[in-house]
Amino acid sequence: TQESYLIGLIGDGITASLTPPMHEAEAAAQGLHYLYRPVDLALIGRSGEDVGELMRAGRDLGFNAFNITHPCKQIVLEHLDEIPERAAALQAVNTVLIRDGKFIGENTDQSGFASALAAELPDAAKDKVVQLGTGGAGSAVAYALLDSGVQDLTLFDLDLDRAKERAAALAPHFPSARVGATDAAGLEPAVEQANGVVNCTPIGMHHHPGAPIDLELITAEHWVADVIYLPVDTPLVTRARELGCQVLDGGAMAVGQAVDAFRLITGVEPDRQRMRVHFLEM
Ligand code: SKM
Repeated sequence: TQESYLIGLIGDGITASLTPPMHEAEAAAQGLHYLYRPVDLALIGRSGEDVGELMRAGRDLGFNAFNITHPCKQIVLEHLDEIPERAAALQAVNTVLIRDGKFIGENTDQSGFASALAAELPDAAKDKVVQLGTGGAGSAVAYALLDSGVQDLTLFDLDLDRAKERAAALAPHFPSARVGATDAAGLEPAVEQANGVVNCTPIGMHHHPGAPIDLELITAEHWVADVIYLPVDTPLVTRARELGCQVLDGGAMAVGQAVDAFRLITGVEPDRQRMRVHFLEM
């Protein structure tokens, strides 16, 4: 470990993000000097295209790492010196480490979901899983599910072409798995046969109320995951808990991406449970 850490989050409208306080509280508990600043494009009148210039300025001013969020996760790729295969496969990076002046990309949305799933639902059956939503969070989660051993992954999206494209892009990376896409007609039978149902749509957020699927389709035999954390108790999560399902709520991915970023940045193992408790208190 080193003497002090200076980290930034680059994104649009992220001043109130919970990631900086999550990192800072964990660092304080570990006895590290750690400052994590939001670099809000909206506040400084910059666009996503400026991410490379901001990172280079940060490097020159002594920053050790950045988290990168909307709308920069793809734009950042061209400014990196190294991208490990997993992040390259996703074509999205949310963590940039600065080592010897070089920018090294990572994707802890993907690894963070996978590690949260392994930590919190270690017994979840992975024969068949249905995933709802294939946007930015969805592509990281789909990769994480397949990388975690899901044998048969069905992607559903209101935009069927997007689901099909996602399936086609993922399939070559997981040759022993089946990755498919379905329209609304195929969703019900797929959910009936699935071990797990994962929501990566925005439906259930405070400003997108409701459930992403007919909740009557969920049974006690399913495990259920959601990526939404505002609120953590979405209608889907609430119903699944009522039924006694194993549940991975959206706080798990929010904490998971921070846990994995913190470990990459500091080399120190964070305390996932302590970070989750702090996250839920904010
Ligand atoms: O990937 C994460 C990112 O690391 C932090 C973040 C936030 O704090 O809003 C959101 C996600 O994109």
